Amino acid sequence: MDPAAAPARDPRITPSKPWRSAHVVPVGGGERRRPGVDNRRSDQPCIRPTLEFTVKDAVKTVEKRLGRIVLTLVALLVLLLGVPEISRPRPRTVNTEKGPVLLSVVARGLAQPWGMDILPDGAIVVTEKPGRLRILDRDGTLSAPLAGVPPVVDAGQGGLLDVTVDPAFARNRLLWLAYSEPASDGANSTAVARARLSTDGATLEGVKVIFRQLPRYPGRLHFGARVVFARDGTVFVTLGERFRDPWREQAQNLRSHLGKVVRLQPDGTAPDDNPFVGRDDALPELWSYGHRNVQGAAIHPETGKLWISEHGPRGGDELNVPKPGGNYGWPLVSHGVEYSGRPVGRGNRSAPGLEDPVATWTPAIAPGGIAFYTDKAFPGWQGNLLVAGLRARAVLRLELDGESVMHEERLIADEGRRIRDVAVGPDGVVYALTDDVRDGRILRLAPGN
Ligand SMILES: [Ca+2]
Repeated sequence: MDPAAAPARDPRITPSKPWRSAHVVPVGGGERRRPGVDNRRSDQPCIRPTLEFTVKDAVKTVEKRLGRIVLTLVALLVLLLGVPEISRPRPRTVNTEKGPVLLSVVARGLAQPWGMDILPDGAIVVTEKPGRLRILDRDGTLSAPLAGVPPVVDAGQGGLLDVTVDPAFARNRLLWLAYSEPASDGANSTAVARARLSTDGATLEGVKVIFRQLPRYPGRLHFGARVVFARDGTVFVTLGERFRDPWREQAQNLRSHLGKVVRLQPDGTAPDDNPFVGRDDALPELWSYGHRNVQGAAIHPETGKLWISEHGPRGGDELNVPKPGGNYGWPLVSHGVEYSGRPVGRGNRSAPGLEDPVATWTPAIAPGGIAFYTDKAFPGWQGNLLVAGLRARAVLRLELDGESVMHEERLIADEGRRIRDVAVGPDGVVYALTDDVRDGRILRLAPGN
């Protein structure tokens, strides 16, 4: 039990109440309070000087109580409207290049949801940045917040970020969380924990932190962080460079986790075949480096390669296919410029020894999560990459040829909502997660026929 739930009375703060003993009398006692002393608690029910006043006070009390009941009802209503709820408005048809799509809202009222993934039964597990995890079941019922979520730093871009369903969930019931973890000195960094979902689906059990980004800083920006499983059972975690100068320079430092993609065994150790294993000047868990803030990651359905989306500075958002040991250039080169308008580094977009992105976006789309589409439900989307666009306020559908983007369509842009994550459900429907602080939604895109 949480000791804070039932605190023992602290003898040092036991209040003294002189107004109860010396200066007031009980109801019906007929005495007035002594004038000039302690009128602070004149609304105390124990202060009732005469019968006349008692009747008047009784009427007032009834009025007050009625008022309180009304206030309570209003508060309950606000509470009901303010908490996440299921919304089943009629789906509307949205026209796209490949045919009509039925767009519906399957959950609303979430607090800045950040990440979602699909459980084997088709339920959606979703994070809220302030530190809550919920499950939307297939009937459309949204759960209460799950117990057992580790503490997070909910500040700026930090909080409870990604959730990933273990590939062997049907057997082990493991969920993986990426979040901003507080440290005792006021600093923080991205951590990854795994935990077992209780049989009743209400609690995370046996929470174990398997990765902590180091070094830590007291910052609020650029935590990453997505968690995806490669086909070989290893785990990729994408990490930000913490934004500030000079912290961000560590994106080029192989002894730091800032601005990196790491590849881990499920127990958190580095796989033997990671690119920097055996080098004294590098951390063995690193996969690729020179990243800025990677908030999207997915495994290509045919090649098995990791693809990532990456926030650029002003312009210069990137899509990359990180090779083992590759240097992706930040903060040396960029297709964007600094927020100040000054060039990044020497103003180059590319340089020898640095990997060029597969695609860039200027102006920025601010990419969140990404997902490949392979289902037959939308035949025209086969092999496409879907990208959540925060600034773009759309789901981007990218047609690919190998590792080149051939065409882009912006889906559901007329919703006008910042999209943080995107996922494909078991029936080939596409879910998009909106970033609203109080009314975050899960949108469902189904074939319109
Ligand atoms: Ca780059």
